[in-house]
Amino acid sequence: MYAQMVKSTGTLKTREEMDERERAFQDRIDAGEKIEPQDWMPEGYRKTLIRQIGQHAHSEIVGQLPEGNWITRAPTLERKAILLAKVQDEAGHGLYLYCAAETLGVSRDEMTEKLHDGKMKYSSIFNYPTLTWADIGAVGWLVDGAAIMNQVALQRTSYGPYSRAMVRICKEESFHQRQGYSIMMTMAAGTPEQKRMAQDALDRLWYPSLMMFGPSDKDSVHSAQSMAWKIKVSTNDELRQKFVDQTVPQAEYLGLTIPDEKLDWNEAKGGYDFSEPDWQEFHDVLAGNGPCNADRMSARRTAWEDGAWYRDGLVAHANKRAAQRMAAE
Ligand code: FAQ
Repeated sequence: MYAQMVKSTGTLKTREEMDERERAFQDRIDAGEKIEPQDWMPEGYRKTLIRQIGQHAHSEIVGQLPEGNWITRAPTLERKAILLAKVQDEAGHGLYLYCAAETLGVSRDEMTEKLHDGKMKYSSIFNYPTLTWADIGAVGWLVDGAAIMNQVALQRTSYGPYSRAMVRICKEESFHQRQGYSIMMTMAAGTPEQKRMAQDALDRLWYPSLMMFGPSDKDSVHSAQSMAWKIKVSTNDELRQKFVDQTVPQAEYLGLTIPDEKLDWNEAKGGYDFSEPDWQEFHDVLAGNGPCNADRMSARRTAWEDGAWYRDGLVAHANKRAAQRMAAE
């Protein structure tokens, strides 16, 4: 039924249904070859990549907002410098990813326009607020932890520019995850009030972090085709399970409790059983009704409008240089 649903959108074909070029393309994917921008690719492959890489790029950019909110209020100069560097890294990740998407024939301006028009998404997690300093620890620990779980796998994605962007991004994300965990260690070992704040941050951000991996495999629209094309190399549920298995011992080390009464080690599967997030809440957030959707989009639109004079200046400068070069030739 799930495969049929994908098929009905015309994207998942059997080998017999593929034409010669599509079969040759699939053979390259199956052989583990990387696809490069100049190579022939099915239109669906190109569109799926633009959707996923574009959404990923937007997430990095919008993801600066909840943390940027705390740069002026970081508790020490050292924490401020670290947070500032992290937020700048996220901007850099967005730029690598926009560049990777641009190799597929879409411009950054087009993607930005689609984001602002609500035609492209960004990660649901960034529609939740960062209410306390402990939330900044939890974002680094859980949100970057979930992001990196996905991104490590995506280093093996079939599209060369995306895969190479992931290698660089993963190096930085591991530092991000550790800075978040370092904040959590300090808070959890601090005063009872600080520990309570750390637990509260975990309570509020646990399920939204699980949602970052997307709907469960049975409800994921794109996974079957994306896995066949190795745009995704693990399913949403596989990554979510890995994330839980990695994070539970880290919470135990902190002396914090994962807010899930059903959490239980399952010897047979070699992983934890855990409760699913509230998928209705996930869909509400995707529909624009999360706690911060309106604020995030308003901040992005304002930043885009405020930067128009600068972009216009750059284009005018580039055009002038090009005209000068032509006149000199
Ligand atoms: N939020 O069929 P699937 C970061 C949408 S980076 C919003 O399973 P797919 C760094 C999905 O787009 C975080 N939308 O879709 C950082 C689709 O809708 P569409 C971002 C979601 O693509 C840290 C529909 O639901 N990482 O955080 C979400 O195969 C700290 C059906 O879902 C990436 O983007 C969601 N959580 O799998 C920055 C990684 N989940 O497009 C600052 C790359 C699903 O048809 C601070 N992306 N949807 O309208 C992926 O791996 C995939 O795109 C998934 C979704 C796994 C996100």
